[in-house]
Amino acid sequence: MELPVLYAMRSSLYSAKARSYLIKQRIDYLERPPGDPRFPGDVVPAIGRWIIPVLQTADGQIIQDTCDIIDYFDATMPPERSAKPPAGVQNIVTRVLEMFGSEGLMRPALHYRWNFDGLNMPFVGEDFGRGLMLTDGSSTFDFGPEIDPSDGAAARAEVSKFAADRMRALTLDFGVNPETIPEVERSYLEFLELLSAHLETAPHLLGGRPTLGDFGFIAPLYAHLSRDPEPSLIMKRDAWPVWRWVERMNSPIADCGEYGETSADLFANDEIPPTLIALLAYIGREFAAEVEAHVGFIDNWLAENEEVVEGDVVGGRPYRRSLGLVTWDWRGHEITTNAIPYRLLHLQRIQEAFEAADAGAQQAAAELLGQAGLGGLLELKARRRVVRSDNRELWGAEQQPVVLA
Ligand SMILES: N[C@@H](CCC(=O)N[C@@H](CS)C(=O)NCC(=O)O)C(=O)O
Repeated sequence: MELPVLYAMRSSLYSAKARSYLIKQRIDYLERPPGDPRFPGDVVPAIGRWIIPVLQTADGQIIQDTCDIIDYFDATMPPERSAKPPAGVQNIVTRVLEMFGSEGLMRPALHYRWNFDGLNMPFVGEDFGRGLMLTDGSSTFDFGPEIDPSDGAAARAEVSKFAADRMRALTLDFGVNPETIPEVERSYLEFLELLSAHLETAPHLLGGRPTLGDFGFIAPLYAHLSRDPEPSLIMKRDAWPVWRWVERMNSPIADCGEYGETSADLFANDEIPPTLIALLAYIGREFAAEVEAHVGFIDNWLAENEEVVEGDVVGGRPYRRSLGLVTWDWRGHEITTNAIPYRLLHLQRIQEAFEAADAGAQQAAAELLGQAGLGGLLELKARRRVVRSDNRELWGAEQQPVVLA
């Protein structure tokens, strides 16, 4: 039988999220880098943009987007293995954690990758070079006449520079600049301390097995923050439980022997323990204002662009992810970042889980998230939904907006 194929790179943030899901769920699969000629040959034309990870299922379907890849496999998982807890508080909280992991740790991830060239670049450059150009020299892109793939390491260095220059520019787009860097570092160390404290008590965010939140967290915490040389030293030095969790998230066995006898069960009685409540409060301080500002900006953009109709591609082209720049207050600094409609999909996921919960769980979740400063995640809406179709983000139906004044 054909195996599913994951097109992914070791150095890619979102690749880690899909890969970890496949590994933890013990789904046999092949991994190919985008440097494999089948990526530009079969995959890019099918999805209309260069983006990873992409999953090609055993029957040939092509799925981009880590949420959709996880949903595809999780639909057939028995409840005791699913990454989605039963309807209730944990099912809402794990989606909040998934959103924060997938979208909220971009500043430390980008800073610790791109602002430490001396230690990082020899390694990161090889990673990029070998992911984009196979070691046999066969190349996938037209790199231009100056790069000859048969030049080996020299060609890889050139190719990686081309890709790295694009990614490096993102640091500024995500609000990392000389003024904010000290705060980016303080904030990340605070995060590591809180996550370590929680992982002292349990091998995963919600107990005995990984759920959506863990897969969201592994995105920034694998390739960038645990694997790149500079931040890997920080994690090993300051956050051993986090380092071990990263290893665990890439192991096909439970890999949690240091906790003694454990089961794969989630915390009993839909409980959220104090160490996770402390982490949620951090997420509230770190991320709530960003989400509020993004939803407000996107809603405003839709109000000003009345010609947009349901089914239009977000941003006009599948590869344009930002609608413009939005400024808000982050930990006492005014910062300006890209406004990304994709994030509305995460909000919709959280709000759908809220709607699926019974009244008691809704009240408990609203109280818990409200106290963490994250109550807005249950309500905020721009005047149109975002939907995914054919591996692109499209504007969906109109709805009553909920934005902060
Ligand atoms: N929402 C997407 C994000 C994927 C994504 O941003 N992938 C990055 C690599 S980690 C990429 O392909 N960037 C290439 C580009 O933007 O040109 C997902 O969850 O799969």
